[in-house]
Amino acid sequence: MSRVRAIELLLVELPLVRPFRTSFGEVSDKRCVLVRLETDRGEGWGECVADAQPDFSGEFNDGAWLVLRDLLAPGMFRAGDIDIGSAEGSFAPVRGNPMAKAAILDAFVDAELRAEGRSLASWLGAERTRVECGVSIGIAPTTETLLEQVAGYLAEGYRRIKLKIEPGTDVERVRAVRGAHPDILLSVDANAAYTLAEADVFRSMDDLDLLMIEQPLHHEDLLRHAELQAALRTDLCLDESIRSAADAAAALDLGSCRIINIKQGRVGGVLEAKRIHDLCRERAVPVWCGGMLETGVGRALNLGLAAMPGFTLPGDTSASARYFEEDLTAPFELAADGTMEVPTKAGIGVTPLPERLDACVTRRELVSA
Ligand code: SMG
Ligand code: MG
Repeated sequence: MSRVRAIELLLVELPLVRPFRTSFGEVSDKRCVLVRLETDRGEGWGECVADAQPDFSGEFNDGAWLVLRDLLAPGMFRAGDIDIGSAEGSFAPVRGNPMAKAAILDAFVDAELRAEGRSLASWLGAERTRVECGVSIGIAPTTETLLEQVAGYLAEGYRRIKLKIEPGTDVERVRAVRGAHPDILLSVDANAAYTLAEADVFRSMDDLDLLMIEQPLHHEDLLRHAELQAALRTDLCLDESIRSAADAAAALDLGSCRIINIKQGRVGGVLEAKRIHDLCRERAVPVWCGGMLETGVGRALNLGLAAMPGFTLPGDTSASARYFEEDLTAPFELAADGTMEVPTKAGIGVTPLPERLDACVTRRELVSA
């Protein structure tokens, strides 16, 4: 039980080592909101996975800032003494905005666990001490560049390659990578760029032994995903379509996918992520930990989550060096066997380095009870 005394919002900006292009756009810098939350027992950190633009989802940094400052933080202050089990109740009057909710809820969970000296992974019931890592590769300017990047990441040890795809270059690129690497775990992610009328693209990929096809169709269209899944051998995985455990249950009931990408930020935080994990585990549906180009703060949390037993596929939990020259925290490193260590210290297990915050924060605001 703790009382939330204040939260500080920090907008950070870190250059990416290479631009990251998806079917909906390109980013060269990581820009996100961090939450530093103070309770009467200590402090905790959370990272909002929204981008500068409402492109991956309807949320974006400036909007999340207002929702956090004017609605979610005051709701937590008003709630008085809360614990991890009751914290989500303070958000009840606010509909939607899962990414903003996740940032403040995760910061509260971190503060509580730090105060109790318990790691997030242990609190989640995770047994693994290392997790298997994959890498997500943005749409490259040419097939040659893509092949070079794939070879580079494989040499580093990554255990699964995910290719971002878009209409036009899709089949040719995926065939080229599969041709060069017949035995690797390979998947594709369309970020909702296709319609069912383009199903032939996915039929052409059906003999490439892909681990999965992620979010091929519109994010609000579970029914057409079910139609597409019925027409393919390859498993579909949903990302953008799954905003809650209720969505996950609906997608599985409808047959819209056979695998789920769990991004805690997309579903309102680590508690709802655990509910989706538990639901999928009960139904023997594989899940894996997605990524949103997080800084070390979000990465630490993802590693704790990915250590849970139902996360049976390598996630988009790549090393700090895949994203940034310098992370906000001590860097996360990939071992040569393609695994990464799960933090064991209390809470998420990391804290942003003060000198890195000085270098990266472009805006900050303290909101007190
Ligand atoms: O964190 O390595 C990462 C990125 C993983 O591909 C990734 N994320 O749809 O799964 C996805 C995308 C969304 C991020 S777009 C900025
Ligand atoms: Mg995705």
